[in-house]
This record gives sequence, C-alpha cells and structure tokens, in this order.
Amino acid sequence: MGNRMGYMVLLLTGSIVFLSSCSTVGMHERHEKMMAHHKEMKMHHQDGKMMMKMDGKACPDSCAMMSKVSKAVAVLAPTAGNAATGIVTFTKTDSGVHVVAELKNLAPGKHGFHIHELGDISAPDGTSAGGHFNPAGMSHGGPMAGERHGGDMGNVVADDNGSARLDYVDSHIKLNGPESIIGRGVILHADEDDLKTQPTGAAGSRIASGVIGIANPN
Ligand SMILES: [Cu+2]
Repeated sequence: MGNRMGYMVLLLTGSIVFLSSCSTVGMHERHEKMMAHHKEMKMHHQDGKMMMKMDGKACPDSCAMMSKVSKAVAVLAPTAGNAATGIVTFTKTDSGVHVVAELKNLAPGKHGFHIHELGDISAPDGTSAGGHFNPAGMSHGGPMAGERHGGDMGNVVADDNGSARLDYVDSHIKLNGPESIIGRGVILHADEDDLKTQPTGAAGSRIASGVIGIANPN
C-alpha cells in the first residue's frame, strides 16, 4: 500500500509538471503516453490487488503458482512401526500423466497404492490423509478401469528384496485445474488392493505416506 501511495504521488507530481509545460506537440504526445501508462497501472491495481498477466489474461498473484504444472513429486516416508520408503513422480505427457514409483523395504507381494484426499500426513498411522482422492465422485476401481477414483493407482508389486517399481501412464490423474493432485497425499498400504471392495479396496493399514508437490520440470 505504501509503495502504491508513493507511486500515485510521484505520478500526480509528474502530471502537473507535464500539464504546465505541454506547449509543443512533442511534449503533448509524451504527456498522452504518460497518461495512458497511468491508466494501465490503475487497471493493474484494481480492487487493491496487484494484478499480473498470464497467457495474455489478467489474473491474481496466486495463479502464477497454479498454472502449467508439468511435473509433480511425492517422497514417501514410513508410518509408525514401518520401514517402507520411496519416491513417486507424476509427469505430464500427451497421452496422460506418466506415473513412476520406486519403493523399497516392503514385504514381498502386492500393496495398494493410492492418491488420498488430503496432504496431511501428520497422524503416525497415516489416517489423517483421509480417503481416496475422488474428485469425480466415482466408485473405487483399478487404474485402467473407466469407473475409478481419481487416486486409484492399483497395486505395486514388491520383489523378494522388498523393492517395487510402478511405471504406467494414467488417464485420470490431473496436474492442473480443480481436480489437480497437487497438495494431496500418496499412501502405500500393507495389503493388496482387490480393486473392487468399496471404497478402500481392502488394502489394509497405511505403511508409508507422502505429499504431492510441484517438481522442477527439467
Ligand atoms: Cu489408499
């Protein structure tokens, strides 16, 4: 607000100086340009909010952070009493979002793997992340099903060493817009997701959790 007031005073002073000395055509043109600039600045300050241009459209400051996410990442840490860790990346492609998860310290076999509604991983057992992220209000299903939660990524399969890798392109997950997964949670479960039990897939307790954040696209 202080800067704005200072600017207005400066501009007003400048205008008075120009008005009192606009005797030639050249000076008049410069004055017109200055007044046009003044008008533009006023538009940018409408409603007391600093406005900026994004893709040719004016938008509030906050949209600079909301626009054009092309890659996201979640780092998974074990919940209380567990050891599983890993990293999941979500990368935008022409055919969907490419999901790659590298996980370790799991019991061999299948483990349910989902995006959950909340990025709150404060509870020791991971329950603060809420239920499956389901912005479209659909039933639980597998990752390749038409009817599924937005967060249904199915299962990861751990080998005898407890390592698991998931690599597929997801057609439901979004990195931008009102259904964006940014700020949501990722949960790795103790048991297999049966891909049909509603609404959880009966995947059991939560053994690792993480929060999805915006990643450097390069
Ligand atoms: Cu889950």
